[in-house]
Amino acid sequence: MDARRSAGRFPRPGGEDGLTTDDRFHREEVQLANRNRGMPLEGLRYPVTPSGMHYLLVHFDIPHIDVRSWRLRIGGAVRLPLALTLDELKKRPVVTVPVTMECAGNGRALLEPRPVSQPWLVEAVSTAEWTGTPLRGLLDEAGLRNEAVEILFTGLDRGVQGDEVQHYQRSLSVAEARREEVLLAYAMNGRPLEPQHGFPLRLLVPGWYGMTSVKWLDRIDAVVEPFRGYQMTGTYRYSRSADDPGDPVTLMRVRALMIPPGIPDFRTRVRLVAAGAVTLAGRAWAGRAAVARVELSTDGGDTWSPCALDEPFSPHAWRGWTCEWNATPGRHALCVRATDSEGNVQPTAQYWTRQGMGNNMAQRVEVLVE
Ligand SMILES: Nc1nc2c(c(=O)[nH]1)N[C@H]1C(S)=C(S)[C@@H](COP(=O)(O)O)O[C@H]1N2
Ligand SMILES: [Mo]
Repeated sequence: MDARRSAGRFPRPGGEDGLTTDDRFHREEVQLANRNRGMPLEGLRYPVTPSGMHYLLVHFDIPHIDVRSWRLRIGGAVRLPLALTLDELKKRPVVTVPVTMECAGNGRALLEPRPVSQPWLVEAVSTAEWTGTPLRGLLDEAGLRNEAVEILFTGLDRGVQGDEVQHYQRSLSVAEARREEVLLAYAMNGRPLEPQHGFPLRLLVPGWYGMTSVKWLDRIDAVVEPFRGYQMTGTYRYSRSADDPGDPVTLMRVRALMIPPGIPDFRTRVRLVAAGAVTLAGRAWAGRAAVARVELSTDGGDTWSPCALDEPFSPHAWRGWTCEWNATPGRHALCVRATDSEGNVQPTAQYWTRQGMGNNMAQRVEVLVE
């Protein structure tokens, strides 16, 4: 397949705009869901998600990379292009930091109409302890030239999206790329990266939605024009109609999630809870802002009461919260919402965009108390 353009070769459900009002899921969505799994919500128990529970999002195929011949190439508008082995990268300064990462499409499958894509409900978030070397040090080593405006990250994975044959590529402004918390990570929870999480090396940009953290890094290039590739202009936009380019998706919007209480019904996942005192718990996060407040509603979002926040354990990770609830017999819709330090509060109505990005509407958990 050598053509860059392949219009019409891959018809998709939902037609040209890829939207459906069908409450059943299309085969294409199930196919994606089986490749890209979410974190089971009981995984919210762990401040650092066990690696095998970490959510996963892979646009194309997981590339097979022979680390003996692999090199990270740093080039473009730099004074000294570099080609580094993994061992050479490991000799650079080492940082380990817990980082919460969330997919920008989290909440997509709750939307009406629903964009046909990876059908996340709310489980596309996890926290890992990432180890690597700060990107800034390597950019300094290579020496950015003055005309560089962005840093472009190219993955080794390749596929077709939006009728365009491409490597997965995303860019960041020089200022964002030079922030001290931005890492080139080669380990996750103390182990080398698993193939699906970007082995041998991935970018890690705390605070941003996950698409920014490019896996399977091949090249890093300083570029002199803003990069206009598909993953920047064709998707990851808050666009509301076909002719609205929309703002780019950047930092994670504020969200709280609760560990579903009690025990689940196998098929519906409705929770069975014993009447009496219940301690509800979960975690909340907000991009680069702090979580200011978490609130619980036991009546489907009509009235709210405050929850207690745990101490933050990392500036780049979610924060635990707890809330006491006196469960009375009957059916209840538990909702949780967070507010960030800039006053942004999670809505109870959906936040609809045509690609289903950043829908941080409050989580709702159906509970039967006996
Ligand atoms: N090269 C490459 N990097 C990628 C992706 C990809 O498909 N290819 N997916 C991105 C998206 S959309 C997300 S949400 C995160 C998911 O990282 P994880 O699978 O390690 O949780 O990786 C990002 N980095
Ligand atoms: Mo994502």
